[in-house]
Amino acid sequence: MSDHRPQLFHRHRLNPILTAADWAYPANAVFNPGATLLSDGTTLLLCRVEDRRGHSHLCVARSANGVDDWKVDREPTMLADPENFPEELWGIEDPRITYLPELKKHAIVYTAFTRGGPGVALALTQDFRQFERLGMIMPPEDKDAALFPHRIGGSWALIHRPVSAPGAHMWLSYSPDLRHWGSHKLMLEARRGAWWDANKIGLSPPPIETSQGWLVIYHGVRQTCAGCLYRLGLALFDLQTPEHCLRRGDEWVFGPEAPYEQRGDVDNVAFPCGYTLLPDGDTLHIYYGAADTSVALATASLKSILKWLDQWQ
Ligand code: BMA
Repeated sequence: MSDHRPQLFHRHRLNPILTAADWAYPANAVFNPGATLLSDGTTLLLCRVEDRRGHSHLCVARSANGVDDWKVDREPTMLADPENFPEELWGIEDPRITYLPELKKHAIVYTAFTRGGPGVALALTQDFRQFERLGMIMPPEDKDAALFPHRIGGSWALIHRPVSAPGAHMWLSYSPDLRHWGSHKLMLEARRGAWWDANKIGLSPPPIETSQGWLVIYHGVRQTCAGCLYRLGLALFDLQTPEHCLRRGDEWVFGPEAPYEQRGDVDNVAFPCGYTLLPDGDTLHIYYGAADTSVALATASLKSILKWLDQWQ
């Protein structure tokens, strides 16, 4: 029987590439890493590490090829700081990294979790050792957020996912200074009914700038009797007005199929928070949390993704 599924994302044969066993200190799970390529070509992952209380912090892992031989920080790199930032009382989760050439700093947008629910927080760093916190930039309930790498029409832009039950859609907000946010625009709506991306969607890695538009990899959450299914879809947005969707694929392109994605602390989850674009300008490394338990890698060709999106007008 032929297989008509699009093979856009390819699981790496060494998956999962990082697990709690690679950590120098006790951890329950490592997953949902943000990613960036440093100027010397090193791949840096900022992994979410869940401790045995259930609270998360962030920890750096570095690799020359982005695949193996990871050097993991011996201690937590960025711990929650609830004394100064009460919104981090129950931990910090799911970082998305965007390098901002204008500031010569990396922006880390992450989920800060506290009694009032999960919200969106922002920190800046130059070296992934010292972090300058700007605090909570979107109040609960909001998550799945990332910055664009440069200003658009003079303003910084943020994708995020506020929850307005029963739907959870992707929104875009603008800011003159990274602290004050407004001009909110609905960017992408969860579909309804039987769709794979009905009711709840969210940004996965930060948006990817291409000549044809901003490429967005997003997750859709399908609620089933057996629990939730996290799968990935693709959409393309206008470069100058990113709230304007140019194309949206009808079908999901990646979902939990491998054993390490189907079984873990949360079954059936493939949840990327980071990508790197290799020097060939085409190969994407997509880093994802597998079943809220480990870190896995999929590769994809940007050209093939854009070609696939061409069919959805
Ligand atoms: C989402 C986020 C992710 C998590 C996923 C699956 O809502 O909280 O951190 O990986 O659920 O549990």
